[in-house]
Amino acid sequence: MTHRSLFTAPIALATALVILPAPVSAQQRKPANAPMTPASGSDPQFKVRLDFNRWHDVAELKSDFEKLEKAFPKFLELSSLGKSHGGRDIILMTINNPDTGPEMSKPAMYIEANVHGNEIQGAEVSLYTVWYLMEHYGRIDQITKLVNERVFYIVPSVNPDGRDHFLKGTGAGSRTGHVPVDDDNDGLFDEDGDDDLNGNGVIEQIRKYVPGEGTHRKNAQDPRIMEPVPPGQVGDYILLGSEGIDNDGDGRVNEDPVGGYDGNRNWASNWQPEYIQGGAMDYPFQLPEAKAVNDFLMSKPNIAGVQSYHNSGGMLLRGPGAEWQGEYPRADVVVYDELGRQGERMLPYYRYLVIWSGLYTVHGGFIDWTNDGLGMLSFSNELWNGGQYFNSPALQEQQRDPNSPITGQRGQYYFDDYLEFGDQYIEWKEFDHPQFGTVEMGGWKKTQGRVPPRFMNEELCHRNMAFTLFQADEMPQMKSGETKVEAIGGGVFRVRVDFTNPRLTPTILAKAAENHVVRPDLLTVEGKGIEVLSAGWVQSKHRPGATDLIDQKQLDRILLRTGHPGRTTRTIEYIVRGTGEMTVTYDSLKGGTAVAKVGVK
Ligand SMILES: [Ca+2]
Ligand SMILES: [Ca+2]
Ligand SMILES: [Ca+2]
Ligand SMILES: [Ca+2]
Ligand SMILES: [Zn+2]
Repeated sequence: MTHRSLFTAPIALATALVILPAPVSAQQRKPANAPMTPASGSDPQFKVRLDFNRWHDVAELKSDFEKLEKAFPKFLELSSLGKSHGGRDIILMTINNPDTGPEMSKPAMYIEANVHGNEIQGAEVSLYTVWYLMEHYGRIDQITKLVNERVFYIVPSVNPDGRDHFLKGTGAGSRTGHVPVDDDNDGLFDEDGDDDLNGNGVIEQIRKYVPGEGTHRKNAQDPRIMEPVPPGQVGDYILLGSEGIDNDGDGRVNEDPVGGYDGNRNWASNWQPEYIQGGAMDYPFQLPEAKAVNDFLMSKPNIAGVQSYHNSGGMLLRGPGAEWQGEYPRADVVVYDELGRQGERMLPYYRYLVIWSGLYTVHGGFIDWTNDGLGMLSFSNELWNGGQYFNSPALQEQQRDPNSPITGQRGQYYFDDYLEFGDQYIEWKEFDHPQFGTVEMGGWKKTQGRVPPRFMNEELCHRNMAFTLFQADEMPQMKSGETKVEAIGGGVFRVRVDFTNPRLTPTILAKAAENHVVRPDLLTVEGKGIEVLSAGWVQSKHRPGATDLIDQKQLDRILLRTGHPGRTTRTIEYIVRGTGEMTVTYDSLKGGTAVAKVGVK
């Protein structure tokens, strides 16, 4: 299936067009709703200029989102979900076109990133997404339609403390948030983290030269690489961990750094205590950031889709996080599979995988909670795959040759030497360590490995955004269709109404129906003088036959606990007494509302 619904449907609204800033002269400026091609033939200019080849700290992110809000005030609203432990705002950008209805009337896509503080580039993807949607509204029909039909909630950094620790500090130990944890059970909290001993702003690795007594040796082809010696041999080096000293004098180095837990294990589906799941904390939603996000999600039952950006590896992950949770119901797997397979084509080097079988077991993970506990179809992209350093078939072939300068680990050094001009690597240098004596320190900078090279980040932003927008477009969307009235006699009529969900995702996931976590859809009838005698689903409107009677007491307000499937039209048949205007409404929380008006006579 291609991006069907986006490609084929007409534009609902194409107003609110961007006015060009100064560089285009008044004569060149076109009316607000005309295509924006300057006479010069160059691409139209953007209203807000942002950098996507540079990493933003929390304050810069906020300031860029404020610029966007100011430039596109009709659509954007910047707010805060609450404060992190360190008192930083967890910022939220809401995108909604008020002309096409209030937020809660439209299916919403929730996009978040950076719950692991060191996994920074998801925030840039989030920023890019808001920027792209706004700058291309009114320019690209599919984008205009998407913004008109959907609501977007975008949280660029769930862990702003970790992000700033990563970007402003040395970068070490930034995965966690900053709620203090006593990692070594000595009654002191966060008392011994990494230390930048040589003051160069980088936490390096430490190695010590111990001829004939070591576990490691220098790689013969590139002495910058430390490799373990084969069994039965001895090496000349031992590795002594990351740069630091014993701050609290307990004889151990860097044993209790800031925080010390996993913000992606503090969620309520399959949550497990610390001795089963390290980093889980004491109970679900204990962390202020998890609680703030969950309070928000609980208040927005219109959210039908979730994306939580992490890094790295190049994966499109879905739940479940642990094998013992069991596979999702078949109907849900079909939907996930189609989105995932499409994603693999949109994101070269990314694979569509289930968390527990494709990555590792996660208990109490975020997207388990949003899928199982909140009924939102959820993906987590692991951004960036090292295969993208050398991405032609010829180079991949070359990498298989053990003597090639781009084979194995050597490839990273080669890439740094020739494409980043050596910027990401610190050469090994002798250092007099207060506890370890004479050692050498060196290694990669914090921005190498898990994040893309800066010059490749815009493509990462765009492709991942495109996949998430594809998911957003395939969220459910209820529409009414054909109606039919037939007099049976005696003032009784047969009324048929079609309801369609043309998108891939059902209004209620099968797992959500199983868990009773989404309010049932409601099929209601209103009309003065109309009395519903019976109601049932038509098996096939093209072939006469029995109707599946709905066995509920209140037939003018039918509860549909399993919702409406994706890419399906269903026909409801009412037998009614009386005449007049009859309004049939299909009301779903995650697929919007569809109304059909029928004149019964
Ligand atoms: Ca401690
Ligand atoms: Ca250092
Ligand atoms: Ca210590
Ligand atoms: Ca230390
Ligand atoms: Zn992560």
